[in-house]
Amino acid sequence: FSPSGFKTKDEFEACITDVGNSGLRAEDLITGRMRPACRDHIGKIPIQLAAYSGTALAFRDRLIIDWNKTQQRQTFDDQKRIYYLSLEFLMGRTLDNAMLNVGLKKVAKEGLDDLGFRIEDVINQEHDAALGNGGLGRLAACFLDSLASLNYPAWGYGLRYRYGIFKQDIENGYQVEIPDYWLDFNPWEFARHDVTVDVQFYGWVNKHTDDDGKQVVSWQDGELVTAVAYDVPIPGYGTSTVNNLRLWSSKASSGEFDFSKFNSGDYESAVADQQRAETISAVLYPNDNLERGKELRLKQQYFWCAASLHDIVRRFKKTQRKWSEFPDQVAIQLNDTHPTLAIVELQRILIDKEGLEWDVAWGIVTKTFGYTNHTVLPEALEKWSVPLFQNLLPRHLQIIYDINLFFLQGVERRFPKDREMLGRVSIIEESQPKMVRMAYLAIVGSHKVNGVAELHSDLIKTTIFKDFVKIYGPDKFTNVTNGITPRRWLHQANPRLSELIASKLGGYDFLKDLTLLNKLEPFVDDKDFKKEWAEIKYANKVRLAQHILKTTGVSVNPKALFDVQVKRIHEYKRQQLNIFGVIRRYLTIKALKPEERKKVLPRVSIFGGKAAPGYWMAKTIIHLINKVGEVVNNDPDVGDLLKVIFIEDYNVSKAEIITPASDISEHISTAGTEASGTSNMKFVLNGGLIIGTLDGANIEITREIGEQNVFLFGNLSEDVEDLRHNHFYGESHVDPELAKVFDTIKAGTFGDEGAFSALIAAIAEHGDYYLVSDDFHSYCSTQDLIDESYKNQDEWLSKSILSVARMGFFTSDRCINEYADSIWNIEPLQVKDEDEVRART
Ligand code: HBZ
Repeated sequence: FSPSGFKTKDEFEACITDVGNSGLRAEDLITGRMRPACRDHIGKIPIQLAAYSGTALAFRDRLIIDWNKTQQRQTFDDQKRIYYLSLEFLMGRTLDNAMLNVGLKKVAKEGLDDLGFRIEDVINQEHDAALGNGGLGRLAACFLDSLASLNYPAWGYGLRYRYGIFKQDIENGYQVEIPDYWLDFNPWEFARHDVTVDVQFYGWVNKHTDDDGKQVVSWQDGELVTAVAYDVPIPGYGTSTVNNLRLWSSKASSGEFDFSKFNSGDYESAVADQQRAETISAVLYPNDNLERGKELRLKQQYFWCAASLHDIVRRFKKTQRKWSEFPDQVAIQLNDTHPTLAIVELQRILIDKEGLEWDVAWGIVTKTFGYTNHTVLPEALEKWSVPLFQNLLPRHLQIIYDINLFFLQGVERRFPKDREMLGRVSIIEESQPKMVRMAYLAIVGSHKVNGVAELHSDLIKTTIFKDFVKIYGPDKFTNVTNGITPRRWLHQANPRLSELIASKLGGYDFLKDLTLLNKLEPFVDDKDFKKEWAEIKYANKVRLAQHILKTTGVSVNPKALFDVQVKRIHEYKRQQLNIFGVIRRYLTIKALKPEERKKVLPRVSIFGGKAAPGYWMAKTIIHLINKVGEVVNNDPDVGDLLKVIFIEDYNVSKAEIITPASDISEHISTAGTEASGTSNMKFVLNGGLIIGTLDGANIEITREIGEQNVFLFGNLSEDVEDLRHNHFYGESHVDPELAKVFDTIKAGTFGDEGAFSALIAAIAEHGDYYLVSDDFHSYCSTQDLIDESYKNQDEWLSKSILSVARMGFFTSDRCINEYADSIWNIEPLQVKDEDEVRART
């Protein structure tokens, strides 16, 4: 155990003691080996944070060695690499994960214990790296973990936002957004000031013919912004592989444009240029499943794509291979349409800079890219206005027009009689103004397109991308059902459960091959095992109850049924259905006589999640949940029978506390709207049961674990369209029980009823697009069934154990292997020292 700068544990201990005795400051904790900026910072921080810094630096030192080796080995081996382009990487904390992945958490715990620190306190000092909105960003983080754990030569590319997703405060029941400045002290990143790329914007396109009669195109003038690489090590579990996540930060270019301004004395505008440049990577856009078409967002996208492509091409060129070999060396996966410009950028590099013929270049491009779609919601499909494009990226717009022209010519040849098809599939939408349809561009420029769960992959083929299936045939479209990393979401978040499983399975191999969990099935009738299983769940609930008490002041009974819905707040995810159900439960309890209340199963309804700052309806839902909580939690008639909790600022590290503590979790989106969902997998893997619609991955979870172990309800996706139609043309449809809930809200029971009128009107008057009323009855009776089932704890435990035993499919390792086989055509690297590393674990 040797934190950076200390040769022996004694030396470290002596220093900590000194610091402890000298007024809880840590001036001398980290010696001169640290960068001066960090040292200055450390001098001002309290002791726990200093202990975190020391521990993080110790682990970082280890990682660096393996990281360098991995990179050297991958370069030497010169195999195909996968590059995962994602605007979001929702990593959460790193230290705990790093300790577990290198197999030295126990050692660290002992070391810290000796020094008088609790390892949990030290881990909790770390600021979450929250560079993402929700499922899409977290998926990218799980994929990085799996890629490294499986020894794939892989790089992630993203943006180094100075501000991640905002921090959420609740004030008077309303969400308030606070900036999330997370880079104060981040030991996990390495600034690579030697790795920079100048990225161009604006300007104009010069086309001329050279002396040999060849057409030459160049993009001239405009602005340059410099991308600086920041590298983050990504350790695999039980292997020495440490992959790289490269995040780009923007700064003013030191190129000719700025200098010319300085030289002419135009200082103010040179400073403005600098600020404008730094703005590009300043902040993560906080919208999930909504596109707003802001220029800065397009700038972010191009900045990151151009820098990443330049880097990838630079690396390829070092190998001195022919361009035709590019797709044998490079696979690039697009995490949604956000990086679609990478397709255009590669085509531009190949034709304008490297002088390849259009068709040859385009063949290389389409073999290189794969595109993952994460949504069918129309408001989330990216479109960019042509005038905006023309101004910001004039050469790219030309290339897009050419891609579209050749594509449409091919379509016309194949479907000469279907003139309307051309308008439908055109990459350019003929609207006012014209728009570039990014999903269509991504499809045309990729060799494979995948959805993220079976139902979703089927839906994209039959709805939004139907014409493209006709054009390309069904084989271009495939499904890769999402997965989660069991390292973070079982082993790290729920160490006691992981340990219990390991004790029965004879070790931790299941963390690398999750299908081994099925060996738990025989223990479903083992009394002692069941008892331990129940104790662990209870302990996790106690821990969550403590967190709730500390953060909200509300005391909840850990013996009650914990019912959890944590995810981004969105009408399609239907937190409103949940809270309306809670109000119905409240009314039911109130209507009971005191002796009847004794039979009611106590329940704690726990919500958490952020609303996009501009999404008024989502904010209204948060407000209602909080107002219902205020009333219910203080009603003496109710007592412990019902508590309603909104956990502020839901993020990855809170998810690690909440997930293991749930009895039932809610995955209740309108059928056909949630592409996959991944928290459903996390909850089941932690022994929680789920209530859900037949939507996204719920369907496959049900298939794997058995219908008897899931509480399903609601309408099916194939009926959604007809139901919506009926709302407008049929009779008034508000469910009578739901109408009572509305009356209660309108009576002012939860404060100013006007605050919630839009929420009610959306259902009662404006067509109930998300089918809240249609599903309400089925939802409530399923909740009643849950109460009954929970009373039989023995059966409940059996369901819980069997479900965990059958969750093997949902590891992100399986998912990554599927991508590798069917999309990337890439093999893992042989790592010889794997056994040695596993032995440490
Ligand atoms: O991606 C989510 C899906 O809603 C969820 O069903 C799926 O499990 C998950 C992983 O595949 N999508 C998102 O999280 N999407 C975004 O966060 C998003 C962010 C920015 C956008 C659009 C969508 O511009």
